[in-house]
Order: sequence, then structure tokens, then C-alpha cells
Amino acid sequence: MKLEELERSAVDAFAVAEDIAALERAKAVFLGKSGLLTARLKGLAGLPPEERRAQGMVVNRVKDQIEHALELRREALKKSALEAQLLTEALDVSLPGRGRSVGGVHPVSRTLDRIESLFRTLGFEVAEGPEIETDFHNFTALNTPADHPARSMHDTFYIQGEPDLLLRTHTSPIQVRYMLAHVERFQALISRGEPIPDIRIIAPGRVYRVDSDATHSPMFHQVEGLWIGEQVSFANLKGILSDFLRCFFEKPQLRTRFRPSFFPFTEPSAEIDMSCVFCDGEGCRVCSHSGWLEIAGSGMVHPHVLGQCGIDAERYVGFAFGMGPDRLAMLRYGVSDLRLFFEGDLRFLSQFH
Ligand code: 2NM
Repeated sequence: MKLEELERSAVDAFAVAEDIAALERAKAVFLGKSGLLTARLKGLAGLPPEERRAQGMVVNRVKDQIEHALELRREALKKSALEAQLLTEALDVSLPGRGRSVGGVHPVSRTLDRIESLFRTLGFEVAEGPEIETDFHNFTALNTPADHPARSMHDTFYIQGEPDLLLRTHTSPIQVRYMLAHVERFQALISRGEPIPDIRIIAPGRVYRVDSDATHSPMFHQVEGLWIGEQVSFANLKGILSDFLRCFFEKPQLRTRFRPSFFPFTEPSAEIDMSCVFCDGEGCRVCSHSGWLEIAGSGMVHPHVLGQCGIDAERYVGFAFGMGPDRLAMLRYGVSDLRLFFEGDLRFLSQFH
């Protein structure tokens, strides 16, 4: 084949290639390792020097021409491929941008923040403590004897190989620790027979119990409160809790009722009910048509508890209460399944931003 014919057949082959892959195959036929033109270039080596120079110039010019034709065809194919793509693919200009998604505070954390800030306005300090507790701080100091059912493996998570350690089942051990530290801090006053300052704290945090269904999670939250002083009465408990609930639910007309109950760490003890925040006490599905919702437990701190914490039970009295912020969050946001708070499903959680 003459060089001109070679050039022509290369240009023709490129012209009929319908896509990039076909073009690359055509290129291989002429310019590949064993391509037709490559063979001509190799053939130059066997020629005498003069002839090699002259023939080399011709072959190389043809090679340039073929490469140029290849490049033109490649560009043309790319352009038509893009045009075809633009014709077939729709561009949705209404699609939202892929921005950075913004996090938010968990609804239970927001509820805890709200509870803490309301109690701060009532003069309460926010106290904290460890989630892994000793048997003494979680049970013994709280007048819960060794044979009490709450201590059974059934209800309490114990640390393997450490019979004295457990996951706290309530936040009361925070208050035990606070009372012990308070007594130590004011030891000088105590030894002189002078009064010590009141203790007025709330103890929020995670607690753990062997329990799991639609209304119980093995991890849940508690906020407990404690006010100890020389003049603290059950009337103060009623006032503080009623004011708190009215503020928390933003319902000045909300009513409370205290029903006799039992806790090992308080005497007397009471369950606190509030008028239903959905029907204002009229009766609805949420309150089982009773008009009331159970919201907290409470009572006057048992003298045995004060004694275990080094506080003179002849001189000091106080009240304590405990409630579930998870339940408060459910009522405030109208959520009917507790587990939704702890599953981490963003379709649920992002509704609270
Ligand atoms: C409750 C109900 C009643 C309570 C008692 C104490 C402490 F440490 F002072 F003894 N803290 N919290 C208490 C009392 C908790 O929760 C339902």
C-alpha cells in the first residue's frame, strides 16, 4: 500500500468510527505497536542513510497527518457524546443543594436543659455524679437493705467480677455524695453546734435498669431534687413541684395532687399527679379518661438516709423528689413511644431542630 493510500484509509477508518471505543480500535490498526504505519517506521531502519532521511521525512509527515485526523475525530466524538447526554438527561434545577447538614440538640437534652434552668431560678444547684456507683451510694445509704427486691440481679446491672459496683438505678447516689461532701465541708460549723447552709440541689442524669418495652428503656433519664434545712416542710415540696410543673408546661392553671405512696428513702412518701396537659383534666386517651397524669415520686427524706449521710436527723429535715425527663419530653412534644428517643433515627430526631 502506498503511503498516501495508508493515510486515506486511516482517515476513512477514523471517520466511520461511531464512538470513542471504535476510534481507539481504529487507531491501533495504524498507530499501535504492530500497526500499519508503525511497521513503516520500523522499516526505515533497514534503509541506507540517504534514503532513510528522505523516506523518514515522508513517513513522519503521514504519521503527523494521521495523528491530527485522529485528534479531530476524537474531539468531534466527545462533543457529540456530550450533546447526546444533554439531550437525554434532564437537569433538575429545583433539586436542593448538597449542603452540610446541621446537627441539633436531642429532645431529651433540651428537656433536661429546660428543667435545670427552671430549678436554677428557684435557687437549686445542679449536681452530678458517676454512672458506675457503689452498692453503698446506690442502695445502703438510701435505706434500701440487702434483701430489698430492687437489689436483685433482675433489676440492676452489676459490673462483672466487681460485686460492689453497679450502674446506678437512680440519681439519688448523686445526692448521697453531695450530702456527705456538704457535711465534710461544713465540719467546723457542725463541731461548734452552728447551723450549716441548706442543701438545695437537683440531680439529673442517665440511669440504668434491666427493663425494656414500649415504655421502658434499659437506659433512661432521671431528675431528682433535694432540699435539706432546719425549716423545710412538705408544704415547700408541694409549692416547688407545683410551680415547676406550671412553668415547665406553660400552664398556669395546671393542678397537682399528692397521693400517699412508699419509697424506702422517704417517709412519708407521695406520688405526684398533675392535671392532664392534653385535656386540662377533662379526661382523654392520654390520661386514660382520669384527667390526671402521674409525673413524679416524692417525700420527706427518711431519717435513716440523713443519718447515713452524716446529717443530724434531729435538727434537719428535707424533701426529695424524682421524675423522668424522658416522660416529660414525651408529654411536652406529644411522642407516644419512649424508644423513639433512643433509636437515633434522624427522620424522628430532625423534627425537633
Ligand atoms: C424519688 C421519690 C422520692 C429521692 C430521695 C433522695 C435522697 F437522696 F434524698 F434520699 N433522692 N431522691 C426520691 C424520693 C426519689 O424518685 C421517684
